[in-house]
Amino acid sequence: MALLFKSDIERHGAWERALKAADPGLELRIWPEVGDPADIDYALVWAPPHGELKRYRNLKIIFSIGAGTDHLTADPELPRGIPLVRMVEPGLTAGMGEFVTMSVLHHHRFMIDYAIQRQSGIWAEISQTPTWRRRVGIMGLGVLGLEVVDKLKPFGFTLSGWTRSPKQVEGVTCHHGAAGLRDFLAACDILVCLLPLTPDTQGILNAATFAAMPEGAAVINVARGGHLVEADLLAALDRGHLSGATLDVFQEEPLPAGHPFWSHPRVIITPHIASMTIPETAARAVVDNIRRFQAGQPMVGVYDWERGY
Ligand code: NDP
Ligand code: OXD
Repeated sequence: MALLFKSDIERHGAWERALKAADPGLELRIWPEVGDPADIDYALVWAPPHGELKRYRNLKIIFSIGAGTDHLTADPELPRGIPLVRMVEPGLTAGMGEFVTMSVLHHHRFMIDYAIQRQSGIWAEISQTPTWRRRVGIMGLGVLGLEVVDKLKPFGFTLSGWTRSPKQVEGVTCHHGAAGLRDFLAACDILVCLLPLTPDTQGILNAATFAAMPEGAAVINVARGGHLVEADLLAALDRGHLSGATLDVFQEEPLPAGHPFWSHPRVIITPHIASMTIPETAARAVVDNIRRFQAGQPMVGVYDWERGY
């Protein structure tokens, strides 16, 4: 069985070692050195050129290197008759828990205001808010949203979540669907977006969303740039309704030179690094899924074309 590997990230060595360690019997082809395309059974890819994957006529599974699949489903020629599997692996999950916890604490403890004060040589304290009075709302309580819940709980924040279908999560006030959105937003001092990008969630972080949030709220977008209407965020920040934003993902990546986010004092940006797939743990997850597939068992993280995530 052969597995085609293509990443846009230059970590081929680490991936090769990890995949071989997870299954020494795996024959690995590193794109573009694929040999006969008919040999390829499985593809492990981030964002191959559109049309590329349809060349492999014996392909059995497409594995996304990322938790998201929008970069793959954007290919109009992506083979649809075989499973598309998103990345669910402990390294990626833990990384997101860390990043969001750091960002929530950053906003909670007014670090943006202190950075602005520093620029003007201002030494002034801002009253501390206890965590139980700080309401953190998480859009998306999937694999990553639930990890964030687990990481934030010990701090004592007041937690809520918003999902597509009804949910019950201990210690979290759960809302769902369009009908639940307003109540959810009204109780979000810090909003974390961990939704998949679908036609329903595209542009969900917009002027109406921000207006429904309390004065002084902050936004953390670690999902996809397509969730955010960037001009609406800038307007909400500039009129003082929102106090800050942490953005890891953007409409256009890399963020273009001269974009207002580069210099906005109330915006923290990072280059789509909130969480990264870790080759060692991810290779084990991929090999485990291949074994499940071969044994006729359900795989973990199969994309549902109907739901769009
Ligand atoms: P999951 O599929 O496990 O969870 C998705 C969650 O979103 C579910 O709770 C789902 O609701 C909810 N959801 C989906 N559609 C809607 C909707 N229309 N309205 C309300 N809720 C909705 O995804 P993950 O947690 O694994 O990943 C989330 C996203 O994070 C990925 O798609 C990816 O884009 C992004 N990501 C970003 C990274 C970064 O470095 N910046 C790294 C990794 C991922 P329900 O529970 O009802 O199904
Ligand atoms: C992912 C990502 O989807 O890195 O995993 O954004």
